[in-house]
Amino acid sequence: MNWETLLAPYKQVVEELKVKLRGTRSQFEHESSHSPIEFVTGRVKPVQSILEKAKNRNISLNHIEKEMYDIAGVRVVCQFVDDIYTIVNMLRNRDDFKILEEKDYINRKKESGYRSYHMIIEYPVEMIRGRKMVLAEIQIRTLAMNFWATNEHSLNYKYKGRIPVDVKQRLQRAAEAAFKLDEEMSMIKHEIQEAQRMFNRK
Ligand code: 0O2
Repeated sequence: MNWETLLAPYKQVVEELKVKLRGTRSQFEHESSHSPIEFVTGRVKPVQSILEKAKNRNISLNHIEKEMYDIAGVRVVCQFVDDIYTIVNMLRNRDDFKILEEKDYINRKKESGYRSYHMIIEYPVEMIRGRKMVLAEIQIRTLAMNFWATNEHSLNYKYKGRIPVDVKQRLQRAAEAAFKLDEEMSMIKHEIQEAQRMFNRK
């Protein structure tokens, strides 16, 4: 398997999506005082992770391009839960890629406690030998959800996916606390935004 050749279009997609979504953030900042996007990150899944996921999900290496949809991953992090749906609607109205699937793990959290909105897209990327359709995953989540997911991801890595029950329970409670934080902040969203407007004017 020539990984560099295989991953080249994915690298291109991640770079393009990061530029586009960061551009959206700048446009929002320019046109209104509140941007629904706090920051955007992206990565190409490391080869080791691709191999592990392929093994765990019984995906043959010949099929990874069709069956592994998060080799190219972009993450949009928002301040408030509402902002997530603003971004989702905005992405639905674009025509530079096709949305294949949407998963709302916010209204339907995962057993781990994980919350986030996932979109699987098919993105056309221009390579030197022509256009290639590439699968990518866009994750949209709040700062609080991101904090939780980052910590849980580290623990999963540490325990190789077998987090001890007591830690798991604590993580589930932490996920609820993070969601409660999002809910509480949403209740005073207008106050916060007004304060931020005043701050930006200075
Ligand atoms: P990485 O690159 O290390 O983050 P499916 O379960 O297949 O129906 P789903 O959940 O969209 O659908 O797919 P999958 O493959 O389980 O998860 C895709 C990515 O979502 C993961 O990538 C994580 O980034 C994130 N994710 C999903 N579930 C959890 C979770 O319980 N905790 C955390 N922290 N992140 C989660 P990878 O494969 O972990 O790789």
